[in-house]
Amino acid sequence: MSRLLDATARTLDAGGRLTREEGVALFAEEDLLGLGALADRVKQRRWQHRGHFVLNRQINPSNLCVLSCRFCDFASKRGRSDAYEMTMEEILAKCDGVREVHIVGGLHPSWSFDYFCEMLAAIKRRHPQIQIKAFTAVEIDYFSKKARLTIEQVLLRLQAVGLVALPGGGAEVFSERVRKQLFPFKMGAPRWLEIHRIAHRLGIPSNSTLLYGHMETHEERVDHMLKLRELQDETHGFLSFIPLAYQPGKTKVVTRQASAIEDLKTIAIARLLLDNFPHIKAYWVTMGEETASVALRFGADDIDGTIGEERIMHAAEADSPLAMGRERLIQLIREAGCVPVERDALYHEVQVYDSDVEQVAEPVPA
Ligand code: V47
Repeated sequence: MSRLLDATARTLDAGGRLTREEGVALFAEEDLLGLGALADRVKQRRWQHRGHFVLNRQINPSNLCVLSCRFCDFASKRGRSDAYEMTMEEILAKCDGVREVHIVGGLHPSWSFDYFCEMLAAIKRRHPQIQIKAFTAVEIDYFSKKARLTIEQVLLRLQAVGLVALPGGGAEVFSERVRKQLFPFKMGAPRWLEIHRIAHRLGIPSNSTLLYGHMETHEERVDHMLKLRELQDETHGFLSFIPLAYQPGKTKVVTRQASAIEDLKTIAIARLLLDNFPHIKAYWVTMGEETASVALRFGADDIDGTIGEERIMHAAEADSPLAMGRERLIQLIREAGCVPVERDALYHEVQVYDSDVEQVAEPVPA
């Protein structure tokens, strides 16, 4: 084991925390397998060999967006051939047979906040059991400005019509340098963190993301994770951290996506740095299914879900499939030597597939 990995292991075994410098140094670590093994050990302390997944559907109701961020291939404008808006009936039809719906879209120029509330209410009327995880902090902020409500009022209204969690998008990377170049009109770190802080206070847990593999540095990735760790110390409201590998599409920000090695290092370092986050998600849509499977032995304990028809990363030409069957998810988790555990949107265990016999889970202490 390298001197750095040995020191990292000793710090973590003694219940200590990694510093910014140690996090940055780990990105330069040449012993990839040693790094992965250490992150796997830390993951196993909490989750043993569990690999979580969820039967979910992603719904991106419209790609119309008032912003035009340089990194984004998804957003469109009225009149363009790729612009779309789903009808309420189309949205409802996508909710059949799943446990969780995940709703994220552009900042729509004309749909009102009331319309989005009605969308959630209609989903709950048709599917009372479904759990709704919806709207990034950027969308929440936009609703509050359009409807002249406080963030708290927006979240309480959404909660009243069925929202149970916020997705982690919109964080991009908490670097002012990158923000100025790639998304100058989108909120920065302080506002994103404040909205999640308010959500947590209202009892709405959330996820968090990091968009990596464009022009950010390793230092900026680590700083991003440390800002999340700090808020988590305060609120304990984050469920998971999800590094999103940037899909370059036609944006010309970069010509190719981050390598599998960068993907695995980012997952492993997240597990080691984010000692107060229960879940680290290897998102198969951006990482690809094979790398996501390997990531389950590099510190990740979750690979998201069936998803249905993701449109944000696929607008940027992601070459992963549009949807994944439950059997395929189970296979990817088993191939990694892990035990598939179906979960709900809030990470309650629903079913453990620990052999050919399917069993209901014994709850694992968090
Ligand atoms: O904020 C946009 C990212 C995010 C690209 O909470 C891109 O479980 C890669 O919120 N390549 C929205 N990423 C997606 C989101 C999400 C996704 C998965 C799981 C969860 C969760 C939430 O998608 C945006 C942005 O960071 N994004 N374009 C792209 N070309």
